[in-house]
Amino acid sequence: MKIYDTQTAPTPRRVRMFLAEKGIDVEYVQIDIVTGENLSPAIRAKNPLGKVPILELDDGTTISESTAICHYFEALHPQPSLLGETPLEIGLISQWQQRAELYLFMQVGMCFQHSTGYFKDRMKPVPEYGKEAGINAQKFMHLLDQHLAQSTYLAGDKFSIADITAFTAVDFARVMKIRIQPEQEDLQRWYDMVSARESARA
Ligand SMILES: N[C@@H](CCC(=O)N[C@@H](CS)C(=O)NCC(=O)O)C(=O)O
Repeated sequence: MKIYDTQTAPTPRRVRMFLAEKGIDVEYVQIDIVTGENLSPAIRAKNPLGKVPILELDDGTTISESTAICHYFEALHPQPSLLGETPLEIGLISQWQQRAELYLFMQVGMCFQHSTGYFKDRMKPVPEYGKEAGINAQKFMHLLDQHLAQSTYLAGDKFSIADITAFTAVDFARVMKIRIQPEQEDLQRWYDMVSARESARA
């Protein structure tokens, strides 16, 4: 089993962090997304979208989409659970995972792609859209700060996949100079707590 990974990219980091939390060792194969190695026929044969991460099983089956890869490993190694065990936990974690994905991670990604022109060889950057996406990300960080005043982690008392998604997004947002504001003390408390986990270095 191996994972096609890019060490510097935020999405594959989510899977590395998830696996580190579970103590699962996998072979990582580095793909250079700057030169477009991910768009080669060999990688597109594994994921037609040409995006990383991609999990490749020993029989050649491939699974892409970071959350899908996480679901696979949660089913294979249920403990420690990062997707929830009771119906209530599963529902709340899924709710915060989707919020973190759509209103933060995606916005940070769009801000990066459209304001830096990093992938201008393969897409048309729209700077105004990038700016708006950055504003959306900041709005969600404000909402998270308020939520974390009453909740240890995004979905309650337990660390989950939702924290991984939000944490990797907040970390990557630094590239666009989007930072936790001094008055966002609860968001900062949560960020420091997640940063201190061993998996944050994966
Ligand atoms: N929804 C996908 C997103 C994957 C994705 O966008 N990966 C980025 C790296 S963070 C990538 O491969 N970019 C290269 C490109 O767009 O050419 C997932 O969750 O796995």
